Amino acid sequence: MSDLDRAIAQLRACRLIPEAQVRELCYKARELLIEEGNVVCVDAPVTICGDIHGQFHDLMELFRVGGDVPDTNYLFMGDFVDRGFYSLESFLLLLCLKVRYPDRITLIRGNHESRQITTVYGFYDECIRKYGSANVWRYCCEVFDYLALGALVLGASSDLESSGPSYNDTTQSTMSTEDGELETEVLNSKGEVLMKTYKQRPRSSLDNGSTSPPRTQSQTSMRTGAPGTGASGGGGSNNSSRTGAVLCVHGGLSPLIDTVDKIRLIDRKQEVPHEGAMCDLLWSDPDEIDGWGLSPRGAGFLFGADIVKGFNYKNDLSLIARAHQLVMEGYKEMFDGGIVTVWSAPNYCYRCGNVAAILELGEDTSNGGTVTRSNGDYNRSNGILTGTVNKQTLRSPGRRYRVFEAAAQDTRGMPAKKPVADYFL
Ligand SMILES: [Mn+2]
Repeated sequence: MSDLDRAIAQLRACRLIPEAQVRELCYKARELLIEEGNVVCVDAPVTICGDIHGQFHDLMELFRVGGDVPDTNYLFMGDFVDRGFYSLESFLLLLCLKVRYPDRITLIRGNHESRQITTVYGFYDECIRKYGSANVWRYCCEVFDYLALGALVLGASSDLESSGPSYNDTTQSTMSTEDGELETEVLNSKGEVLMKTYKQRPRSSLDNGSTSPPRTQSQTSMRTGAPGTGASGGGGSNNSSRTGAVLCVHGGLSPLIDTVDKIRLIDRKQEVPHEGAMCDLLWSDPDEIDGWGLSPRGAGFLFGADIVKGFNYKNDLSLIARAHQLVMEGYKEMFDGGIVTVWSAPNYCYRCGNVAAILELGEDTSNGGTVTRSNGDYNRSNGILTGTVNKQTLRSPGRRYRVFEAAAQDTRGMPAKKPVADYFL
């Protein structure tokens, strides 16, 4: 057994590894992360996770529900540390897994992966308490500076295979199975189906007039250039689907960023700035407003449905997945499914009473598993004005949410001593 495997076993048991090993681990992690772009490309299938916040036992529950690394391909959208009592064990385990299985786990940066924020919200104090000095905190913060800012999931399938009958098919479903194909499915931690939604079969759309997806074969083949620069899984022939890419980011969009390529131009290897594009990606929130708004957080912006629809359209995205906001149901889709919040810390701060969720995206095998990539299509009808046509043009991925509660037999002690008024941070 290698030192790394031993460290993984030790951390899984919620026992810390020696400081010298943390230093070495952080060095190796940085060497790996420095090679990643600001926006990491990840092939489906992948399981997308939101905030963890040092809730180690719940992270173990997440792995129990979602499968272990490397069997399951994971994408964590940041906020690994602060708030919970086990930020060190949680982050160091994820980092070990990253170094051990670099292609099976992707870590992107949250607003809490920052020197300033961790000094206030618990991680710094935890490092001092558990290691007796700030050394380990410093090593971790150096890793934070190298975490990617986002990820682009490619090759996700628009089809979702049913996991079984739902308890309440007639009342919960928006339609019967006959009327459309499965679009989302919500499962509990036992794998029982709680809810399903169906999408309408593509009917004669305005720009096509047939039951096949609007994108023709010639349009599809035009899109095979520029590998790796952008978006979208490729479609096959008859009943093929073209699923747009899924952008994953901790917070949300920025008024300074109108294309995914612009995220790639940021110099990310620094402390999270107080303003600017990098700050916004980690701090912003979607909201029921028009355009952009000021954020009550004091960093980042609020952005409305028109911003999301415009950005997704321009960048060939079918979905933005983000974390950053506590949602009681574990996940929340907004703006006609254009953006979803995924929250993976159940009973947040050991007192909020929420459930957690992870989002599974399946692999599109309709084209032999081949993913065609492109970065833009300027030949489409305006998706902002004709939302339904756009939705049929670029199909959304099938989404399976697994919802779970806080780990049983919780040995985590009492809730945080100081009242946590600002959960939204
Ligand atoms: Mn956050």
